[in-house]
Amino acid sequence: MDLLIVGAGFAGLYMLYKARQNGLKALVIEAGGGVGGTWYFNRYPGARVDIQSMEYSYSFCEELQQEWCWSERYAGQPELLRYANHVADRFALRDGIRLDTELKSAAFDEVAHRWNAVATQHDGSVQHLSARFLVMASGPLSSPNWPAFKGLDAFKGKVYHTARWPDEAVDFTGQRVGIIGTGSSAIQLIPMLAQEARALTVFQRTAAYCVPARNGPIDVQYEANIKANYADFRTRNLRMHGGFSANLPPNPVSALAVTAAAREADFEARWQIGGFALLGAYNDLLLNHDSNALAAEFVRKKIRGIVSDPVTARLLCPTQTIGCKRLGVDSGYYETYNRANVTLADVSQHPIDTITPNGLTTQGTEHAFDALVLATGFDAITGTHTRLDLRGRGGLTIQDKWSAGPANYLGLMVQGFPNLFNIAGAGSTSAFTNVMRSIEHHVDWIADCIAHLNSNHLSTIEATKEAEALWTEHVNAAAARTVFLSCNSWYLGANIPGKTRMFMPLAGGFPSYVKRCANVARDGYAGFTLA
Ligand code: NA7
Repeated sequence: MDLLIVGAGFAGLYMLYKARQNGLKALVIEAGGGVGGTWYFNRYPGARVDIQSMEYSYSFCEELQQEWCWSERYAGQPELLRYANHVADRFALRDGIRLDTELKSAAFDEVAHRWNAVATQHDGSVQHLSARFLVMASGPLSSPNWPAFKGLDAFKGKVYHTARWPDEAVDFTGQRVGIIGTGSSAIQLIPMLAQEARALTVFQRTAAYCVPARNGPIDVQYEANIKANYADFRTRNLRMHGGFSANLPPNPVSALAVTAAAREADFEARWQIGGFALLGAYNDLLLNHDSNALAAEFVRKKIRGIVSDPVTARLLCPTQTIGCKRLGVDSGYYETYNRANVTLADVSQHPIDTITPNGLTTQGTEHAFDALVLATGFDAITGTHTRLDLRGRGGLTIQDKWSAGPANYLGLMVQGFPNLFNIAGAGSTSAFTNVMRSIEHHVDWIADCIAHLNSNHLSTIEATKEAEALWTEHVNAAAARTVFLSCNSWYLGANIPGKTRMFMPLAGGFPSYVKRCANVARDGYAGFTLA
């Protein structure tokens, strides 16, 4: 086998397609019982993409993008899952995908130049697999964060995690529900839960900035205009900083360069458009703390205007820099706190440490509930690697390799781990892009790289120590120029106790990153050793 691909989400599906197009033998292994990755597992009510559907889709096949019709501006999880399944069928990919199969370990054999992997199937059987290349298409947000709350096992009710939501519908009607977390998953789920539950208590450690999605049915004319020249639409978006349009081009001036009245009007116009448009209002919102504070205060004013109870409104107003954690793109999140059955409990000063059989106690107040939802996010970006027994040259483990943070080159490869490729991982701009564009870019680069090795009768490619050190420095320096180091985000690994703090994604523009990767390939894979 040429490629062992880990994960049958959008990255794994396209990698398999591309490998086959290039005449390579490839196998995808997938821990889930179906394709779709993120959209297979994150099936909680309200789960929805935060990039517009017409952009959050594959661009590699003109027929596919013409024939598929999105029903909503921001597609919901069921529709995204249907899309993943459609792609798997349309390109006859299923016979190359082994479901219910979880990678446990992989080690590079330095003599045979192959990756030897062990995977387990859900029936307990063990599979031994061997491939020249190992492609981690396992997704940056796949390893759920299960905080170590004492007493969780003794809780009498059911416990759910947003990232491992059950397949069958869960009925909360008449129940008292507690939810821990107020990140993107929670802000989508909370309005849905509030409609069903008798009482909903939200445990908030850090208030989140949300912008309205303004979701709705796809405008037929908008869809027709894009489909009339989809390729052109894609090209224009690829030139954008994040590889997506957000419906309004970014404004190339500083927030400090305009009057207060003009600023208010700009922010308001983008608030009305919805989605990430707000962050494009000025070119320094994520670079300059003073500019950032103006956008932050604009959103806080909105929150105070929406939420009727002043104490709840104050607690919902975030104090950190805006955009430092990914913005929530919501549908009625703040409005939900005006309902009589919803209570916000602030746990910012007093961490939740114990779950009781009937609920949890914080600051001497007992909160009782029948069901508990953990919307506590992920061991992001590196979690899918570090839970594995993954060994490179000389038996080097990925845990040791990344003890000071996820060093890598171009976000694609790691020194000491030849022929191991990462898609949408640390060191790439993927976390700040429309991830579909990052996936296609990474897969294309990897496929070209393997084609180059094969046509030159080479068996391995490995990042050099020097190139990796320079790239890691570049990633750190890029983060230091932004406001991103000022809060405890998953980008920084700060949401996981004990995880090394390093700003993992590359906080740079997608177009310049793409150019950099292309130049490396053009220059004969500069910074890599080919053997
Ligand atoms: P996030 O954004 O990491 O949110 C997780 C939330 O859970 C966040 O509010 C956390 O508070 C909270 N949390 C985590 N652990 C605890 C403990 N121990 N006690 C209290 N609260 C806790 O994950 P999501 O799933 O919502 O979204 C992840 C990404 O998916 C998102 O950025 C989009 O890209 C899609 P904190 O903020 O750390 O104080």
